[in-house]
This record gives sequence, structure tokens and C-alpha cells, in this order.
Amino acid sequence: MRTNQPQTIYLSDYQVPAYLVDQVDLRFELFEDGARVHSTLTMRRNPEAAAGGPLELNGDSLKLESLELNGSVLSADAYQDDGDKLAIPDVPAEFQLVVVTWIEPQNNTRLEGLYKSSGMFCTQCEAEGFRCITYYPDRPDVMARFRTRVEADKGAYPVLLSNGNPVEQGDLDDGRHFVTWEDPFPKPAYLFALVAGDLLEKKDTFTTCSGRNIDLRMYVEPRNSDKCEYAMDALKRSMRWDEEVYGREYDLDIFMIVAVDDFNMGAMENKGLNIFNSSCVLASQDTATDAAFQRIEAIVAHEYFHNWSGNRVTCRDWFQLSLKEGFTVFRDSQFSADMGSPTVKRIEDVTLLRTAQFAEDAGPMAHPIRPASYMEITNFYTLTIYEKGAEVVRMLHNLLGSEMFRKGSDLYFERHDGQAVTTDDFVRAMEDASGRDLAQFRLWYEQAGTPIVTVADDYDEANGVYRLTIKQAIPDTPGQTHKKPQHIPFAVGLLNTAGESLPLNLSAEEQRGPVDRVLELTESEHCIEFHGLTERPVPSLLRDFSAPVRVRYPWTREQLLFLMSHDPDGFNRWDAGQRLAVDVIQSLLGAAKDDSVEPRLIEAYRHLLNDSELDQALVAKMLLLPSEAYLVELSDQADVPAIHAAREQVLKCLAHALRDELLACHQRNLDRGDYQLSSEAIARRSLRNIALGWLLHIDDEQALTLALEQLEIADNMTDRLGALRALVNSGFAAERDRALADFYQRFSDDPQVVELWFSVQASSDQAGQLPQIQQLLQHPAFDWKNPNKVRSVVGVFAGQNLAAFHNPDGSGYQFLSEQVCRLDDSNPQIAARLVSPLTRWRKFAPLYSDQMKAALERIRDKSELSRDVYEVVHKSLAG
Ligand code: B3K
Ligand code: ZN
Repeated sequence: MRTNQPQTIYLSDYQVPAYLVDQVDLRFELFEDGARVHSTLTMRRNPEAAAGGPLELNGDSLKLESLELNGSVLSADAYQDDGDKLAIPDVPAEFQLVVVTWIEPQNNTRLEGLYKSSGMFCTQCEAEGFRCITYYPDRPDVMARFRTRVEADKGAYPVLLSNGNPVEQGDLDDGRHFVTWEDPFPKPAYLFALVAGDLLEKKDTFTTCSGRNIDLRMYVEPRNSDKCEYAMDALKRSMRWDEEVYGREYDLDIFMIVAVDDFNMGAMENKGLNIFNSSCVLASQDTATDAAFQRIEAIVAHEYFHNWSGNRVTCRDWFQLSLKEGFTVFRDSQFSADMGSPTVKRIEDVTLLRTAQFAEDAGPMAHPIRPASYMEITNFYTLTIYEKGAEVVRMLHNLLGSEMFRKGSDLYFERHDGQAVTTDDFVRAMEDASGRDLAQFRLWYEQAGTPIVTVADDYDEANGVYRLTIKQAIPDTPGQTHKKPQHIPFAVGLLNTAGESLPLNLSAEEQRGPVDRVLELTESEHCIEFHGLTERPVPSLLRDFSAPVRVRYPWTREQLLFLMSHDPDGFNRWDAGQRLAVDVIQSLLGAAKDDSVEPRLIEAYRHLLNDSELDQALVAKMLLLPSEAYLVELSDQADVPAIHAAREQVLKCLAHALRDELLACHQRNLDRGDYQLSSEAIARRSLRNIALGWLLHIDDEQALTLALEQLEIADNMTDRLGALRALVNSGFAAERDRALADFYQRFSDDPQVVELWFSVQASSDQAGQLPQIQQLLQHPAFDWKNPNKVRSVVGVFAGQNLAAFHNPDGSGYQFLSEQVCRLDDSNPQIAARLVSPLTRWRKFAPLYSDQMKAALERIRDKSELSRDVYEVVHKSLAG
């Protein structure tokens, strides 16, 4: 177990490594009761470091068997081993160190380093897992060439993989065999990977832009043989896209993807050997929803894109994590936009950002995208680093324009190939390529908190001038107050009453200004005038969500309704609908059950349901009411049951009023013909399942029949799950129980589908009250050692079933604190993530916040708390 008195690590303490590693030769002897790791490090003093000082290697839970320096065994008094650091005071300028360690992958429940999943050996080394394998200077700015020999029983582990290209293989005594891999590209240890198992190999090829043939391989358990095709195709699309859009060609001769069931996160970009959580790579029409297919495409692309943004050019230290993650999320988001609908992709990204990242940025764990300190780096794989980091890169892209941005990224890759660099190096490359001064822009990397942009307007009829007064303010966050104004690209447009876009003339002389403009806000207040108007316009603000900020403007419901049907910016059209729905729901908070719902909202939705001219994918997004989590995020002193009730009231009112339209929508969008994954087909499935969901929300008998029929005849998981979810959230208890039982029986052999089955129940206010959640934990398919199962029950309950979790009796909080404590002993990383719903206790009304705080205190008082949970809980309670 790790120390329970964690140290804070500061960016300002960064020092270059004292010693460098040129070559790592690894030999793994894998056995059932453990593994012996022989590591030969060819090292030298770093000429850039101050002379003197001991050699220090990181280690975690290792048993040291022997240590040799330049061929001589080191006696115990020649080094100090304090558990997490091995120090050798006296080493020459160049030397070879041979370290032999014994580890126990079969008992590794933290899933960091080398561990076993479904009988196979696999690794996860980012961020600091390599030190659980052997002693090593485990920091990303130490880059070395790796040669890895893996030895194991040939019958049980016929497939032996590591990074790079296979260079040697053969049989050994006792039915064992070996394969040796060599990776020609120097890399940090966090990109090391090893896999050994009885796996099925799926092969394909890709010809790069320069005509090189790359072997593509997927390794999966034999039962998953029919679930590889989609990921393999997505990989080829990603490889082509990165060549075309970023000029990036793949560099090794072989690219491998392995699927493992037990994995702490989605996937990992190890050089040439990406390892995926099964749920983020395996898919078939029968078992994966459309959302899962889209997630798989995005994650396959994301990990592949890391080969350049992350691997060829890596991070100097972990404070720079957003250098690779923000940039790579931006890249995968551009890719997904290109593969489907850019507007829909933007809506999805912004929904996540505004619901969860804004919440993080306003909470006790708020940090800049380049944090200044951390206790446990694993806690910093956050929405801020990833999603806000991507938004910051997107702003650069928008400020510079695609061409300059590409010049900047070319310069960045060329200048820093093979190096470990900083976010500042990235911005400098953009600056140098474009000639733009990004000094103020850099504040986005240093200051935490979501800027609030407040807009006021007035219209001077006599002169035909429309004036926007725009102020920005950045809220205080832990450790940061009195922030400086940031450089905000603020895209706007103006519409006249006929819904036409008006030219944006910034002076009386300008006659035909563009209809879209990106205003660059750099001061805390700007006053911008638009000339030559003949009527008061309706402003369309922050088009396409041009910056990760909160916009405050006193929209009237008329304006929102108008923008909802006229704004040429698809994103703002959706956003206007969301703002209107938020306004309507908020006005019903605490209202009587029979209080009427804004009739114009109902008519706007009726219009959406009837309008077959509109992009149906956008319609499907516009029909979704703002989530409870988003409504909580927007409120102070949140009272979740009241928010839940108000939202339910709107949903039910819409369903009753639009019953005929919903039935017609379900009917109109039935699939005739083969299952397709086109945007159009996905939109159809989405629309018919929304219709079904709404109708079952009001216990409509006809919809019940349709749902049961859909469950019966569905030829794909989207429809099957859509019908199941609708039933589970209805009041038809007997049908719901039967459908759940049938579904489980049919798919009990498929872990990914069982996870869906768990999460449909855990997220339902009908089927996911605490006693039912407790029952799910007793279900034979539930497994505490499998992070996906934990997430699909405990994580979904606390994160998505808000009404049940925030039970006024505090039972939800008590439950979560118990599960966190339980998991902390086996998998601290997952335990720390689960704490998240409690961390924002200050946001809720006193009845809730007091009990949430008490739950955090119970976790704090657990003995031997891991560093991971310690950091989250202590920071949440502080201040
Ligand atoms: N880089 C990994 C995340 C590793 C998380 C370690 N706790 C996956 C990704 O972002 O691509
Ligand atoms: Zn990533």
C-alpha cells in the first residue's frame, strides 16, 4: 500500500533528470505465481544536469532480487531502498545497471504495471505504472530504446507481444517459448507495454501515403472474434485522416490493438501496441449501441493519433499532460466531425464540457489545464486536462485559421520530434509559424475557472447602431484569485426579424461586413458597435461555442424561440432550445404539479417533430431536454428532488401534448432494410427511441406494445436497449421485470452487454433505487475487480441517477462512501474517481450538503487511505 501522507509535487520544482537511459533490455519470465523481470539499463550522467548526486530510481511494490553495477553485484550497503525509491550514491559517468525484480501480476488489483485480466498478462504504465514492474527513472523526459524478451508457457500464452517489431522467437525447455521485440523509437517508460495470452489474431493491412505496407493486427479472446471489424476499419480511417489532415504517417511496420476486460480507463496509446478496454473496442450490431460504435471510432482514432501527439513528441513532465491529451482530443474531435455531422459532434462535446467540466472548474478540484501542483497524478486525468485542453487548442485553431494552424502543428512536430516538451513549446510553435503574439492567450494554460462573459446590448434607432457591451470575469478557484482577463475568441452574428443574417459593419464606413465575426476579447470590458442597421437585431452569441465560457445575456423567450428556428449556426439553434427548456424547467421549480408548462415550448417541440426538412440528427439532439446534471450545474443550493420533479413535469407534459406526433415519429423512423451506421440511420434510431422513451414515461399503453414488439424484433442493440430503457423507466413494473430478465438471459455471456444491462437499471429512478442497487451488487455477474462493472452500477447510480442518489435521507451518500472505502484497498484509482459526485457538496441545499460532507469525512477517516482518495477527499473538504 502506498504512503498515506502524500507529498505535493510542484511544477516549479522541475529539474532535468540527473541520469539518462540510452537502452533498456528487458527479459520477462512469466509464471502463474509471479514474474521475474530482468532489466539491463545502459545509462549515463545527463550533461545538462548539475554534477554529483546519487542515481535515483523509482519503484513501487517490488521485490528486489539482485542489483549489479557494471558487472559487479552491489551489496546491501551500496544502495538504499526506501520502498518507493532506490538510491545508489556512487555511480560512474557511464554504466550498466542490471536489476532483477520479482512481482506478482496475479495479485495486482490496482491494474497498474503488469497484471492479469481474464487469464492474460497485460500492462498499464501511464502515468507511473512502470515502476511497479522494475526500478527505473520513471518520468516522461527519460526516453530510451527498449528491447523486450517475453518468456511464458507456450500452451497457455501462445501470443507474446511488446512494443515495436518482433525480431526473434523460439522454443525453450519445459514447454515454454519466447519472443523478442525491439522498438527503434526512444520512448518514456509510460509507453511500454506487454501482453501475453491465448488470443485470436485478426489481420489487415494499410498502405501509407509513402507506399509503405503496415501490418494491422487486433488481438482478442476467441469469443470476441466477430467484434473486431468496426475498430479495424476505424483504425484505417484514422490512419488515412491523420495523413491527409495533419500530414502524419505511421512509423513502425506493425500496429497492434489488444482488447482486455479489466482496465482502469478507456484505452492506452503504448507505442505500436495500443491496449483497449474491451468496451471501447469490441462491437457488433447485436451487442453495441450506435453510441458505442461512435465512441469506439473516436477512441481508436484518439489512441492512434497519440502516435504523433504524445509518442513521437511527448510530455516533459506530468504537468504538461494536456500537451498530448488536449491536442489529441481536439484531433479526434475534428476526425469525428469529419466522419459524421460536425454540428452534432460539437453539441455532444459542449454538452459534456458544460455539464461536467464546468462543474469541475467550479469545484474544489479546479485546476488549470497546466496544473501547478498535484499529489497523485492519476487524479489529474480530468475533464479539464482533456476537454478544456481540447477547447484551448480549438481556440488556437480558430484564431489562426486552419492553414496557419497546420503550419504551426507541422513546425511543432518537426521541431520537437523525439523530444519531451511543454505546453509552452506547443504555443511557441503556433506563434512562430503564424507570427501572432499569443502571450495573453497563454493565460488559458495558467488560470483555472470558467470565464463568465456577460453581454448587454442597446439599440440606437436614430443612428442605426447596435451596441454590445461585453465583460469578462474569471471566478476565484482554490489557490487562485484576482485573475487577469483572457484572450477569448467570441463569434457573433446578428439576425433581422425575417431571420436573415445581417452584415456586421464595425464602423459607419464599412458597408458590407461579413455575416459572421470572431470578436477577440482581451480586456475585462469591450464595447462593440455594429453600424448600418434598420431595426433592432437578435444577437447570436458565441457561435459554435467559440470559447469555453459561460455566456450571460438576458434572452427573452421570444428571442430563444426565434433563434431556435432561424439561427444559421446549427449549434446556436440547439443552444437556444436548451436555454429555453432550462428557463421553463427552472420556472417550475417548486411549482404545483398541475402548473402549466410554457405552451410555446410545446409548440416548438411539435414543430421539431413535424419538420422532416431539418437535419434529423440535429432534431434528435434538440429534442433531448437538458439533463438533471446540467440543471444542477446551473443552480446554486441545488435541490435535486425539486429539479427532478420540474424536469419530469415538462417531460410528461410534452409527452401528453405531443402523443400523436411521437407515435408518428416512431412509426416514420422505423427501419426498413439492413442495419446501417450512417448518420441518417443513427438519427432515425435515435428519434424513434426518444419517442418511445417519452411515451413510456407517461405509461402509454400503445407505446408499451410498440416497445415489447421492438424488443422482440430488433436486429441491433440500439433498438433493443432503447426499448428496454424506455420500459425500465416506465411504470409497467411487471413488463419491465420480464424484459430485464429476458435480456439478461439472452446476453449473460457477453460482459459488455451485461454492463449495459447494469447501467440501464442503475440510472433509472424507477428501477435503480438504493435497495435495487444493493441487489445488483449481489448479482453473480457483478465483480468488484472489474472496473467496468463497478462503474456501470456504482458510478452510474451516483453520477446519473441523481434523484435516487440524492435521497434526502442521505442513504445514497452513505452507500457511496462505503463503496469508496471498500474499493480503496483494491483499486485506489477507481475509488478516487467514484468520490467525484460528493466533491461538489457545497453546491447543494443544506439538507444535502451537510450529509454529503459527512460522507466525505467518513472516507477521510478510513485507515490507510490511498494517496489517490486522500487528495480528492482532503481537497474537497478544505476551505
Ligand atoms: N493516455 C491514456 C490515459 C492514461 C490514464 C492513466 N491513469 C489514454 C488516453 O488518454 O489516450
Ligand atoms: Zn489520450
